Amino acid sequence: MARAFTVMGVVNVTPDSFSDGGRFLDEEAAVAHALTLAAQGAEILDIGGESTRPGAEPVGEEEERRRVVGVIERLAAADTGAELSIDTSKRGVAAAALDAGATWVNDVTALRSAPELAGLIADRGAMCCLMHMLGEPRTMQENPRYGDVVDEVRAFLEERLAFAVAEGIPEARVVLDPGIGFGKAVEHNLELLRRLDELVAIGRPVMVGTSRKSFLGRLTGRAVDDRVPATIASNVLALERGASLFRVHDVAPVHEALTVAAATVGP
Ligand code: HH2
Repeated sequence: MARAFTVMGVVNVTPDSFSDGGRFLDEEAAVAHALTLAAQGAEILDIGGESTRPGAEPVGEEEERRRVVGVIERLAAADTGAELSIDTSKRGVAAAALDAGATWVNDVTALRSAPELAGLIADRGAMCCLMHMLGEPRTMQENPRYGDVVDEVRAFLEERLAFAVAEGIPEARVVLDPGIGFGKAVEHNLELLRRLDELVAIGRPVMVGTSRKSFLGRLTGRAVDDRVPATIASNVLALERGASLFRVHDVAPVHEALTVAAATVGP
């Protein structure tokens, strides 16, 4: 039997995302792109209206909501079979997205930015992804430092999981993410991927988001659009080390590679 895995396709409705900013800012283009990703095997579509790239400027709540709600409504109506996830740290944006048909909240601040988001997720019975980030997007890549990066990320994720559960989110609805590239130097990202099994040992499904990220460019010398082979390598190895959710831009090639990897490693 093959190991189970889930691919989350990235739909950035932003002018400034690091790899695809501006390409899907228009509602029509975002919906068409999301439908393609679903047809390519994405079981979750992660819709975001605010870039978290290093140095990104924050977006106001109204503008962020405006970017994502129409896209989510149309995808919910399209009934692709894929679940819809809202990539936000704001309670108001998450509430509107859940009203529009989303069933996941992906919060890169792990409920620190808006702790009251936890109660909303609990009330709505939504799934949530809690991600590690050191600092905040504007400054996070300015010389990040750790003692033991894996121990620190593990302790952080355990603490945020306990917070979510204390706020009424069932543990079974939480997945955890080391936050590749969020306040991490190349070596920190590699150490996290090397020792991913230590995060899997927490006992919740682990998501990884390596897709097209700059540490892959630093290793290969490739520009952002030419990082598919590097993205595949990192996701395949993450699967082998126990990750089960993979957040990517290039769904078709990653899904194909993971299908082979999953059959090879077995259950
Ligand atoms: N990475 C990005 C955004 N959201 N969420 C999770 N759970 N894990 C990640 O690794 C992750 C994430 C950054 O990628 P992208 O959305 O393409 O870029 P931007 O933030 O510039 O829109």
